[in-house]
Amino acid sequence: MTLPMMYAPEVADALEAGRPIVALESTIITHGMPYPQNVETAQTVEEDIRAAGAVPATIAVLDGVLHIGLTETQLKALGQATGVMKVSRADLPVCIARGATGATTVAATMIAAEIAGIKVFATGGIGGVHRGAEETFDISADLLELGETAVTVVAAGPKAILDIPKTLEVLETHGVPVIAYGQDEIPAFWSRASGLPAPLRMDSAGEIARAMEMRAAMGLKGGQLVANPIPEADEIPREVIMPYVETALKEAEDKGIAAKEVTPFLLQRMFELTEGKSLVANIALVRNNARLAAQIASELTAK
Ligand code: PSU
Ligand code: MN
Repeated sequence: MTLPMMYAPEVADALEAGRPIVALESTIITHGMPYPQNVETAQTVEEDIRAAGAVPATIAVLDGVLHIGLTETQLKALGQATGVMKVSRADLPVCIARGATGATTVAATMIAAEIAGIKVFATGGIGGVHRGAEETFDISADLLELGETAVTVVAAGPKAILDIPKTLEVLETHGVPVIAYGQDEIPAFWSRASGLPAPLRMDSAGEIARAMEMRAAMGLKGGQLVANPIPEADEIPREVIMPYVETALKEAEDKGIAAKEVTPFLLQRMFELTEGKSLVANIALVRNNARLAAQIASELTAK
């Protein structure tokens, strides 16, 4: 059996020519942001990557075909579609085999990127260990994927809706380097500060690229997680965001929200509780991550 896969023309050209490419996920479009900001953001982020000298490859499953790079029409349709599957490692082969349409999470996007030969991937936030995981066992497959698949993921650090210390512990167990970019503290998505020291710190895209090449040279599987702090001008300080986080978490618990619905529910409630401010910050940090990812991808191809 062969994998039905399709490359967007600009991605195919870049792969052929050995030019830098940055993968992008699609769950952020279908389950992470409301329409129309989701489509606008996806397009802006693609432009940011092109402006930084790399080629964007947004990844999704459309009618059973794994797409590496979407056309404008496909992206707009996905951003408005309803009932799209949220596809992680467990769901990806099922979605393709059924001929269904699915948006890829960080885990599934990493898998697709590795198959396509793309080494760098930018997103907003990754999944992690949820608070109360000692009861629910809710630990995102994104963390295990980072231990398996050789892709460098640029995100803005674990969201405060997660248990950040436990998230770092699980990543350490799986041998994943967690690299804070340009600061000692691990950033926490909407806020630059988390109150926790980062396991590793790097200050340049070149250093991140070299560390990735060394992993490959040593034959080590797995990727790297770069935690890139949200720009100062766009951040929501911890003391401002935390009360909203507590409210959203309490509501999720009271309503019995579980499994795949937890992250989308919390993101939607944060949007409502902050009157849209969480989304403005989210857009700014994804763009910031895309720019850094483009620099890392350029460092990897510059020889
Ligand atoms: N965090 C965000 N926005 C998102 C997600 C996480 O700020 O859109 C999405 C990503 O696709 C991530 C997924 O891979 O949620 C994690 O879901 P879960 O916790 O169910 O594994
Ligand atoms: Mn989960």
